[in-house]
Amino acid sequence: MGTLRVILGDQLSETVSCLAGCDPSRDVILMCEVWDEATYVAHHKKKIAFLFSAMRHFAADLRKAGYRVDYIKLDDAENSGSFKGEVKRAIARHNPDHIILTHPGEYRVLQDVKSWQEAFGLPVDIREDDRFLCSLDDFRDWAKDRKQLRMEYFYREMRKKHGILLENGNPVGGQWNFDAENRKPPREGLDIPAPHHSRPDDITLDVLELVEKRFSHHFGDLRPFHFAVTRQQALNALDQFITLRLSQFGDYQDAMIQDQPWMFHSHLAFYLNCGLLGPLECLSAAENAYYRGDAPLNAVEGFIRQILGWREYVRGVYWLKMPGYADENFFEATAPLPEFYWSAITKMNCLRQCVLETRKNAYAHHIQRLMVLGNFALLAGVSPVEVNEWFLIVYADAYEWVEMPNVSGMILFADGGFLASKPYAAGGGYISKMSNYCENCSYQISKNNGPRACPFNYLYWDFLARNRAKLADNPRVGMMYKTYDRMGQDKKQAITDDANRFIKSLS
Ligand code: FAD
Ligand code: DLZ
Ligand code: SF4
Repeated sequence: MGTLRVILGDQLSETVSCLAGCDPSRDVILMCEVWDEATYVAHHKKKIAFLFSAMRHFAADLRKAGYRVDYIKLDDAENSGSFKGEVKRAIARHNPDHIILTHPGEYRVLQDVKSWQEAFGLPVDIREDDRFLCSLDDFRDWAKDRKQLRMEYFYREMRKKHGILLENGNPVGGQWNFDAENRKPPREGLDIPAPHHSRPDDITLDVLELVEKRFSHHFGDLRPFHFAVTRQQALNALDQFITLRLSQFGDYQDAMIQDQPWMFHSHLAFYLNCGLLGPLECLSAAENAYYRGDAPLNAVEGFIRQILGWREYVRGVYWLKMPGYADENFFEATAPLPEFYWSAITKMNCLRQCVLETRKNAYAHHIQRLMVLGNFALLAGVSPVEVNEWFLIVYADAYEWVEMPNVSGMILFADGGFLASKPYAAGGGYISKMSNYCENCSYQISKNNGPRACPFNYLYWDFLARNRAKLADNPRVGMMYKTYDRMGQDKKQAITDDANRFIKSLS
């Protein structure tokens, strides 16, 4: 009798805490592809293929390292379709005296795991997920007694705690944050390197066939498929980012260019979130590039802030606020998600491009998610539940712990300002400044009202007007009401009429 060690699909790290102390002569590792996980939302085809292939490769690597792995494939005849069902069957096969797993990434799964001990009459040890750089207890302590949480202060503490980009206890370069330098609009002739490509091997080809057969009705293009699916390939992707893109990451972090889905971003969230890469190795690689003189400080600090700051911060907020976070709806938004989030059929070119790229790549970079797809959902008053489901489905890096705070907290302000100090609402001017989408749009960015006007322009003011009671006291938004109040009655009426007409046209 040994221990059953359960590894979930986003725990593909040899250093994962549930493997500590594993005795390969007695213990068995269980990994399973289950229908429930693949369908609790109808994930993008590429996301399922990515995870199944990465899981199969990881199991093979564990076996090579000497572990005993019991791997259940989706199409195995007796597959029960759920984690609980597979653990039950594994107990019957291996007769363990104990179950160990690492804290799941999602609340829903944690609730399930908490029922196992009673259901199976075996001790279940849920170990901390120490692949994150801030434990849930440390985050709780940091958040305790603060009325408002702000990422920037959390990030500074994390820099100090982990000694990253520090010189005698002070931030390298004399300031903590170089974001002001990271807002360059795109320019003609930018030389953007091709993204990292891995060639699908036989394991991946099998998985692609499986996904084609079983999930053909899910959103998204399955092929071409070039994600890294092994630890080594993910390390290559990291290396390629540091060598080819990091130096420009900062300057063009907020820029969007039509037909350039990858820009100078790292495309590492896929690998970080399933465990093929660890956050510290990504941070060290970027920091070393700075000290070698291969990348400027604004780029390196910006990249480090995303991983050491935002990534850890949103996870802390998720676990602090769940389960209630899923139901938050500060603006009482109830509109359905417009069909074009799936079909890409819209005359708004920015949205069309972002949805098309999402469908093709299971990826969109941050500013597309935030200022185009997210901003529109906020302004159009789409229900947070529907927006959350869409973002969880469509991106190959999406797990609820990271997706939900970004959606409910950052883009929709559904938590009333717990995560962010103001809604990221903006008119079309921002998209026009930071992209070239408007050049190919049926609408005119320069027009504020009327059938040819950019819908973002009037939706923005209509959003502010509709939510005045909730936003007027916000010091970062309140001043916009002064501008609104200076508008004539005709102008205000035109805004309301255009917004109503446009929103109606969506259904
Ligand atoms: P880069 O731009 O290269 O950034 C480097 C890394 O920093 C990322 O890989 C990621 O690990 C981390 N990071 C950057 N921004 C954030 C952030 N806001 N929150 C957490 N980590 C961050 N990220 C996810 O990993 N999964 C999601 O499901 C997800 N959903 C999002 C939904 C919305 C509405 C928004 C606005 C953002 C979302 N993000 C999500 C954050 C961010 O957009 C992605 O992490 C990023 O686009 C992934 O691409 P990249 O790896 O090229 O990131
Ligand atoms: C996302 C996902 C999918 C599609 N399929 C599986 C699966 O079959 N088996 C598995 O262990 N994990 C899968 N996952 C990832 C899980 O949903 C993830 O581990 C939980 O969301 C906990 O974070
Ligand atoms: Fe988007 Fe408006 Fe520009 Fe069209 S004009 S691309 S809708 S911002």
